[in-house]
Amino acid sequence: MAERTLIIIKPDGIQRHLAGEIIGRFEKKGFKLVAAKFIQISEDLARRHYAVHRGKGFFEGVVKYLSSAPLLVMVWEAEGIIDMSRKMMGATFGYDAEPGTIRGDFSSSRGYNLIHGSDSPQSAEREIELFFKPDEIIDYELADACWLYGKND
Ligand code: IDP
Ligand code: MG
Repeated sequence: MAERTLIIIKPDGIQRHLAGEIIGRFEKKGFKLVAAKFIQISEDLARRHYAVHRGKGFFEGVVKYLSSAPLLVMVWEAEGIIDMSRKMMGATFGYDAEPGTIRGDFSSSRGYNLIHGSDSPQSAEREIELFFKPDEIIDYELADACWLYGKND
């Protein structure tokens, strides 16, 4: 099985009608969507998701932000997807993120930066478990799989 990552289109991404734009970028890159849920999460789940940031100045703010309105949580799959999706997201603060990245193109904010993506295989495993049961993640073949990678890759 190829590498998996947890991607969240955060509440500002939904409210600003950017879900299609963001999903489109991952689809066009050739990533495979294997799970998705449109939900509003509790503060408790937001706290668990961002547990590594507990105690930091922005922790309570980011917990409120993530639980304030619906979000779209997804699992995407591809070899090397964690690094590639972090590059596609751009730097954490919208005003620092390079043009061409999701945050660089659509956010100018520190906290409201549209998207979450796991930052390591360990984080991905922990975060996917937080949001999805194993049977909610679907194993299937993309019809164009044979055109996504060359024989010599
Ligand atoms: P990341 O989303 O690029 O991995 P992290 O450092 O893991 O960035 O921070 C988690 C989230 O917390 C950020 O995406 C952002 O929404 C929020 N955040 C991080 N630092 C700040 C800050 O200094 N002020 C306000 N919000 C912040
Ligand atoms: Mg992070």
